[in-house]
Amino acid sequence: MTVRVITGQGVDACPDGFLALYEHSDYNLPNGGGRILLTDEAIPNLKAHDFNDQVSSVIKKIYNCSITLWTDTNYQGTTFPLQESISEYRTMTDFSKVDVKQNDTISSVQIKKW
Ligand SMILES: [Ca+2]
Repeated sequence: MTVRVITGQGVDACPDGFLALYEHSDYNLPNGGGRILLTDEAIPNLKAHDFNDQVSSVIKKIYNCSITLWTDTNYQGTTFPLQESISEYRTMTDFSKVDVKQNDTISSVQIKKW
């Protein structure tokens, strides 16, 4: 069980078995890099990792679990459920709620192992 923040860019910055939250859209690529939070466990409050309201793109290389991003701490607010079959979210509008601007709003990450 690990949470760590690195700097980097691109899909390959996310190791197998982890969820990667990028501070910029397009996996930090247009910005020439940036902060990436890697986790394989739930995070009830992203402030603990200095990553509150910063997520702009997501890579999922963690399997056999359901993952939901929330706009408030402790798994409350607006939900962004990740689809089992989709591993790349280039921007926050790649989630199902395309009518809602939710860039830089995620505050908690729920990971439930099956
Ligand atoms: Ca928030």
